[in-house]
Amino acid sequence: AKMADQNKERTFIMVKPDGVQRGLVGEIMKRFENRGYKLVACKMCTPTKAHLEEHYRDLKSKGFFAGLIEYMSSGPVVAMVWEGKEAVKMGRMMLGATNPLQSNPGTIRGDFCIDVGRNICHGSDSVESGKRESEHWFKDGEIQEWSPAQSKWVY
Ligand code: 3AN
Repeated sequence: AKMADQNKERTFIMVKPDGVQRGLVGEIMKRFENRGYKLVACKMCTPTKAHLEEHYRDLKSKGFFAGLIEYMSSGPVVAMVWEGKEAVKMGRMMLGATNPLQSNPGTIRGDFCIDVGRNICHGSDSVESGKRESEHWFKDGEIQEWSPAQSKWVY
């Protein structure tokens, strides 16, 4: 049972407005699919400031908070939930470090951005925030339970 739970770990991943504007949505989704993660929720929306202030509530005291909210509400984002073994830690590894100067080539940030304030994607930093963020961005019923094993047309 423990193994099955671990394989169902979920992380909230978001392509930020700069990632959408630069046409990196497909690239980012492809990396998660290729790695073997399962997409269980996905939508495009332009988040309100209030919604983002709650999402980033732990950063309220930071000097860059207002600028972050401004930038994040400036256009559409793509919000997603990905499921699979160690999804949170692996998601963070695939995204790369927050500061692009520290994000290794091969990671999403390490391959596609140079500015900490415009780092194209977000990923949950713990299983608990993964749950909190997924529930903040998606309503009941917007996150899908599905398994490729249920399919009758993929052999
Ligand atoms: P991460 O997104 O890697 O979890 P956090 O949670 O520390 O990093 O920061 C959230 C977001 O705030 C970052 N993705 C980035 O857009 C922005 N941010 C973090 N640090 C800075 C900074 N020093 N200057 C400007 N923006 C920052």
